[in-house]
Amino acid sequence: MTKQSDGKTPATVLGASRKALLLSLLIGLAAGIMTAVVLTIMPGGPATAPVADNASIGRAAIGGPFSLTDGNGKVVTERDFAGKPMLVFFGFTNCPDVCPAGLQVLAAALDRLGDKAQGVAPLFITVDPERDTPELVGKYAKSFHPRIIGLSGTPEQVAGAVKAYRVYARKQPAGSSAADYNMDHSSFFYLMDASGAYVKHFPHNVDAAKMADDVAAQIQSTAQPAGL
Ligand SMILES: [Cu+2]
Repeated sequence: MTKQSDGKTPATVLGASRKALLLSLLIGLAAGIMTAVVLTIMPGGPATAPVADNASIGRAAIGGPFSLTDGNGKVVTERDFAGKPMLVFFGFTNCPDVCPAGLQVLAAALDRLGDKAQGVAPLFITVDPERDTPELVGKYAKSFHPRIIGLSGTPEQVAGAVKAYRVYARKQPAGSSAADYNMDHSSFFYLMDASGAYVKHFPHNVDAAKMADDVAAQIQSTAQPAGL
């Protein structure tokens, strides 16, 4: 093997340059991650509106197939609403505040939409299938608005829907008995388009007029698809 003037063999020279290449790749990767973190922390920058739209949740990641049961015992899947936007909210009937508040907003938005509300499927899916039977959730949802469809299912079916929508839901003990618990859960409304794809989300305390406007726009774009 030919020795180079600095005493290193070609193999060690190659080793050194590969280390340098690896180091620069790592630095580049770290810079990329930092940029991604900064962009995630500051969705839309300082001009962001108070309402969380689609800035911080991955568009492709939310939604998907589900199979659940409605208050009449009918099996309901996402295919039942194909061709219609969906407004999907997760919660549980024993929820002390967030779910009732959210469902009141949803009911007010549906009232504002009037006849147009027929163009959207408002779903309330329980995260507590142990206590929330389909019948119970169905009645609970309708107590807020007759158009809201309450859905439950087996723990596996509910877990599937929860996972598809990237919902956080976790039992929280609330007393000495195992039956005493609350459900910690994320509380966004997910607006899905007529093909079931994620459009945007709203917090549970969004202004009902804003929700109604955005849903109306989605219904409108469904009736008149872009490019037609
Ligand atoms: Cu709740």
